[in-house]
Amino acid sequence: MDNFCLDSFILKLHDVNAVKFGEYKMKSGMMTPIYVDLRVLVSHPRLMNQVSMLMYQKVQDEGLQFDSICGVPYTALPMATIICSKNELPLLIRRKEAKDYGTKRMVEGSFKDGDTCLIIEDTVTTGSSIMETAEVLYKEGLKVTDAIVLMDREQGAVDTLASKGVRLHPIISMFKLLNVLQASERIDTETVQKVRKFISDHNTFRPNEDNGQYVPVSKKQCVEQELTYEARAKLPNVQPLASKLLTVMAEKQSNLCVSADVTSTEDLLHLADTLGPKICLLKTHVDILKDFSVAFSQKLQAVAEKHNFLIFEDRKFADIGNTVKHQYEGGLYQISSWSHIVNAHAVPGPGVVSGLASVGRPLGRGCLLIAQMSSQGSLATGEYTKAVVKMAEEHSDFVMGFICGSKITKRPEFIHMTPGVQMKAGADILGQQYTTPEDVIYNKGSDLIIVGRGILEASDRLEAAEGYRKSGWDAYTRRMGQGCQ
Ligand code: 5BU
Repeated sequence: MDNFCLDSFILKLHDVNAVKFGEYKMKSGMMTPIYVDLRVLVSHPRLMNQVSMLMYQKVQDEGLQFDSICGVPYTALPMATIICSKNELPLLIRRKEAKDYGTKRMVEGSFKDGDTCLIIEDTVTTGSSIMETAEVLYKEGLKVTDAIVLMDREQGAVDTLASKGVRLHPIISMFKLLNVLQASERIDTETVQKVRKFISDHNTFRPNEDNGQYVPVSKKQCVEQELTYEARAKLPNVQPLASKLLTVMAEKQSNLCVSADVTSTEDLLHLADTLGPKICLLKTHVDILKDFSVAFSQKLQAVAEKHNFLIFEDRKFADIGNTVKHQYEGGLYQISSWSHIVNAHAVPGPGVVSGLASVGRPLGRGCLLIAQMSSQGSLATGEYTKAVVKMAEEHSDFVMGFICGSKITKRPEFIHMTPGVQMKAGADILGQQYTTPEDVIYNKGSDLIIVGRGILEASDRLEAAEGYRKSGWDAYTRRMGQGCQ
């Protein structure tokens, strides 16, 4: 799944009233301040096609294996039909009521005992509708291991279904939806807070021991507690520079990396000195500077030391090991002599990392692998991203993390950094896609936001940097506040 841009799709959902705010009664009888009614989508063929495309992309990204697809009646039925028709996959139809004549089957279509069926659903709260459909399929001898849902209200369905052996793959989370609508000024802060409170007050459901029904539990269940930046810095297997960066982040209460995309060394040094106190990392594109010199690189290092931040040259190495080795240490820029961190594409295979490591490791440097990109249509998705994670794991003495759209590994020693961040979700005219600090850090579980024009084009860059620092840090502390209560 392209992690960066569901935003315009979410705005379209709002345009057609598929998401409404007010006081609504849910299937369970509970009142809710947000109502997601995706039934209207059937009247919007273009949106239906987009839904089917997003769902099929999820199938590919997650590498899901199955023999047929079944939509939960009724709203997800046409969704499943379109996915199957477009991708030539076998569809099964689950009946709500058994026919009282003919075969009396509850599931229509061809299948054999032991076949695996993927369930498609439009929206989930507790996961009970998915389970109802799964149980009908089980009775017919089918297996259900995975389900895809367009909209997850984040009230416990993922955990509930996991406890029943069904992995749920949501496409849009409630928090993503709220962020996008708020960033586009479709809803105000008060509405967002009201919905968030409702979701967090009702976000855990578990089956009642007596009757098997799903009921809300007042007490929050324990979710796996994440380690803080400080704790991760002290892990025995953490790459040394990753440890240093995590320590800086904790000390400065900043998960902000500024992308210093200016074209003169004077501007860059001024920017670094001004924003230094707000950032943990400064990212450069040394090849856009018109007047690079060794003296400049020395001054930049001095500013980095003064303000306690690290330097990351966004060089995106992508050649054979022997060539990148020379590109890293030699040439005009001698990157390895001044940049703490560099990044690389995994396309050439592990040789690119070995080549860079042969120069960087003795100098105590670190490398990020580009696992996903923020640009529209990026090919770095799915199996490619997984292969990048594997490559990082195999070179964890030099690779310290990833450029990615969201958390892609649970291993806490790796740092996730996300570009394409602005206060408002959107895009530029050349394919860059933006999401918000809150979305990146809180929803997507990334560690660090990379912000360029969001700060550079502000009338007061320092004030803008403080805004991003605070927003990123607040999202992190809120994420850390989850867990056992
Ligand atoms: P922006 O002005 O915030 O859009 O700048 C983003 C920076 O991050 C810019 O220097 C890009 O070259 C860099 N970047 C990115 O935007 N997306 C990516 O996937 C990678 C790097 Br990798």
